Amino acid sequence: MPKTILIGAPIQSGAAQPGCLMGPASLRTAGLPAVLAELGWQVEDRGDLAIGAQAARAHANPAIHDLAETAAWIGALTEAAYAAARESDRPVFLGGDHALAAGTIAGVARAAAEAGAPLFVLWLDAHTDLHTLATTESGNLHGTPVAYLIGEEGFSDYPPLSHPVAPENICMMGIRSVDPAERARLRACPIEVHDMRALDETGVLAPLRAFLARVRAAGGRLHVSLDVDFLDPAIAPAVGTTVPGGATFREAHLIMEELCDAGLVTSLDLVELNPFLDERGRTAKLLTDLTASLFGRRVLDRMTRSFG
Ligand code: 6HN
Ligand code: MN
Ligand code: MN
Ligand code: MN
Repeated sequence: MPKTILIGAPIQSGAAQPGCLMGPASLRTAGLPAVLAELGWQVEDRGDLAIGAQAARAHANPAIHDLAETAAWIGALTEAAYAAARESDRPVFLGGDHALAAGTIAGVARAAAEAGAPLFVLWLDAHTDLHTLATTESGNLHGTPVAYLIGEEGFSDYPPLSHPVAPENICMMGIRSVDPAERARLRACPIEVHDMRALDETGVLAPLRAFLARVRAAGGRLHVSLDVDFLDPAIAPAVGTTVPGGATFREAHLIMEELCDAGLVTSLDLVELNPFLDERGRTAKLLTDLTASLFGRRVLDRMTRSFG
């Protein structure tokens, strides 16, 4: 029986609006652990991580807030994710704001490197989260994890990164809000980016299949980082950073179904869920259903689906 480990990461110091600390509880309330168990997975819920009190730390960029707390979360999550990747087939990290990915991906990258496999990342988000501490204008550190993970300069306040992710191993989908400094960084960096305009033109399946073929050919592991704002706010309102024009219900499920069939996903982040902004739990339920699609829920057996 395949095994998953659930780790709650109630971090909200990386976001402007409070509320993400309730994300793990909301996902559990929506039934995520039971749903995965029903799909034939052994589920070990390790509960929520915590960090101790942190002395405030200033930065040359005065916009930055909660730096010490966010850095402590990243360090704790790196260790927890490293252990969970070694001890299960597919850990799931329940956020918490997207700064947590700086830790989860650092941890699973270390585990992958020790297993001799390159790590690939599918980044599903309205945003590229490619700021450094020097370029963030909002000072909200959930806008920084990708720049940290690819080894950009200027992250001496975050934990040292033992295994950077190769930028060409990152595929972004759903992008529709990019700040000028992020746009400039992307020009010089081989991250594969499919903005919403590109997905309008190609659909989600063709670029996803091409990326999965690259992962398979390299013998890689695949981490999926799902930001709620990847989804259209009309179907997923529980997020502080809504951007119109996001992925539809079926586009998102099709991605998860295709990822399930490919069998390459080795870890997952569910991030930016802010239950304070939700409507009767619908966003938590949608994230639970999308995770179910990734973990094997399907309407029909594929064999019975087509007509002779
Ligand atoms: N997220 N680029 C904006 C900023 O404030 O730096 C938005 C960041 C959003 C963060 O998607 O997790
Ligand atoms: Mn601020
Ligand atoms: Mn994000
Ligand atoms: Mn986002």
